[in-house]
Amino acid sequence: MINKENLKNLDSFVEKSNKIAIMAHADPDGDSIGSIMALREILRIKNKDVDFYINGEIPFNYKFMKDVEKSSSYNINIKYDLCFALDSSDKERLGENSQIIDNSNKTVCIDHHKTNEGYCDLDIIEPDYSSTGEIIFDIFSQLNYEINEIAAENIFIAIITDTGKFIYDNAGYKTFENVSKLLKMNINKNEIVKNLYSSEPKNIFKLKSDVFNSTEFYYEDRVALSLLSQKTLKNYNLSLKDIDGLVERLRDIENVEISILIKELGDNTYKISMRSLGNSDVSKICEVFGGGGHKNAAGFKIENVEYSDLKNNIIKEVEKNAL
Ligand SMILES: [Mn+2]
Repeated sequence: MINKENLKNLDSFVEKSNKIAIMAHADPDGDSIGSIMALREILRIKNKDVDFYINGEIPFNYKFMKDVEKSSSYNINIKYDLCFALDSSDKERLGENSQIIDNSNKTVCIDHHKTNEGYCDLDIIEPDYSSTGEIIFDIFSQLNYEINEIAAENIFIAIITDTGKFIYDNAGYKTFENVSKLLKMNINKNEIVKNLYSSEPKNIFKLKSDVFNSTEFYYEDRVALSLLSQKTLKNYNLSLKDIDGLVERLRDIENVEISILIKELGDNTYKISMRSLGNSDVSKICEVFGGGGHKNAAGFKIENVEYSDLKNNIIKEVEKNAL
């Protein structure tokens, strides 16, 4: 349950504001974009003057969302009465947009990351929710703001993507109750699902096939590891921002407990993502390399290392820390 005092304060912040900014973490995903666009619509109906900031390239399967390409570009002279920071566990993850926060009269953070310690005038942190989009739905329903079909569709997108199509642990009965309310609002579910999940360009599919084909298995198939190299990306005329979902797919292979994707950023520079099932804690492995995350999803970045050394070190640390 969201604290009543927080709801009251949020309502009074909104009532007293006209010029409002909305932003979320860098490297946008379904929850960050869905939450931004939902809140924008809810405040637009309230006749607020709303700017929104999507920080980074919008992945191809979210480009169908209404007005998503109308993201503003910030200049230091713009001052806001109120700024919302969504789905971002700390200020740094907002990237370059975080200066908007410093330049706003009042600030509100809405998030569901456990590690969020708050960085705004009002912090609504609810780790029991599936997604930031679901928190927004609950908050503004309770405050009796109008939630139209467009806002409802954006909230649905936030929830379906952050729950891995409703199968992750974070999708409990409350989430299904909220989704049921959204479906009652006549949202265009089939069209959304088709755009999100059945619109993969052929060259992305082919690149993924190559990456899957070269997957290596360790420790009796309990660990799967793949490399996404710049060379493979060039072969298909793609860049890293186009590719999503590889490491999750590797985790879904029979017997695999830990999946590892090594992405080549440049010469001897790599970004590593790990996923796990059940009790294997991949954040412990990533911490060894200066990164971090959650038990079942973590990562790190590393420079000045040869690929073969990096791979061998990771495999060793996997055994020491998580198997
Ligand atoms: Mn989220």
